[in-house]
Amino acid sequence: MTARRVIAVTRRLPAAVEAALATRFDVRRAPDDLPLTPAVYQRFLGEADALLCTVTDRITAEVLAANPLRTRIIANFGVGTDNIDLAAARAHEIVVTNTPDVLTEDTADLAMALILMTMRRAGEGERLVRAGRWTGWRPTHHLGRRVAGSTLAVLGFGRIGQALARRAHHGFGMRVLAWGRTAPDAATLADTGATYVADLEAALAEAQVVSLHLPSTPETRGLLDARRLAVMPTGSFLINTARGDVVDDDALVRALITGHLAGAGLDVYRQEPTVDTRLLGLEQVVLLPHLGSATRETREAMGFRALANIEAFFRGDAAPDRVA
Ligand code: 8YV
Repeated sequence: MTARRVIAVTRRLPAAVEAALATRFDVRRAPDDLPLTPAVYQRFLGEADALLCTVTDRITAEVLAANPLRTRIIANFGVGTDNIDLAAARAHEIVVTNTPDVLTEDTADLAMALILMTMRRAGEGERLVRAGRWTGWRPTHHLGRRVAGSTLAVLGFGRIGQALARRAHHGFGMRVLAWGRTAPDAATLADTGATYVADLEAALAEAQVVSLHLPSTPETRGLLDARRLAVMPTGSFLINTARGDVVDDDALVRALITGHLAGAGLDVYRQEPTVDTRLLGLEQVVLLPHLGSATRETREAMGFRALANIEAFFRGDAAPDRVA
């Protein structure tokens, strides 16, 4: 009998995924469910045929310079792969895969939840009740803004951006503007109820809500800077379920403090789990701990998708979700 392939898994995964991995592979795992040090990643890369990692694992060029280097495939548990230096992986002839599709609907749900929470001031309201500071109903108490009929600009019109547009337009009666590198085809626009706007500033200028659905790349980092935030109408809202570094934090905090932006709903941050302390004191900001794909169903599906990629690769087939 041939020896089983060795797979290193950096974090605890849903039980069904761990069980499936254990039947097929010799699984190596760190003792604790915590981010690891470069030295541990290098040990894994030296002893495992495959590495299954997450957004919390920084697989840098330095880490990938591990010697010995046995790993041939890195299956990222997540659709974003900005935690991995893809160019360095290519240079070492390591295949990298991600987990698209399976997290689309849940991430779009969370973006919609943040739109509703910020526009209707749900976070503030909840804190008020819990603190025992609610003095009773009155006509002018805690007024938010109407979602129906307002304009949403979706920046990045891939799978998740489109799923949000569908919800916002067909479910909540929002007018949806789509901005992205390539114009969507007519069928996609009809299905999502969106209008394509080729010019970013034009989309920002019309939006009461801007929601980010872009990967973190050299082109998108800092995209929402002071100048672009200033183009958004006074009293508008920013939602980020994509990556923290797409937004310039200093500019965002300033826009919130001056009241130029009425609120922000954030699920992702530049240096997770650190959250800019200036945001913590702002009542009009809803802060979630990177929950976009956090449902039992999706986290299991992500695990099985990563497993499917690894199995295809070792069978000698093309890994279905290869990104490098
Ligand atoms: C994951 C995400 O929770 O898929 C992504 O890109 O940001 C989240 O859905 C995270 O990446 C897990 O590694």
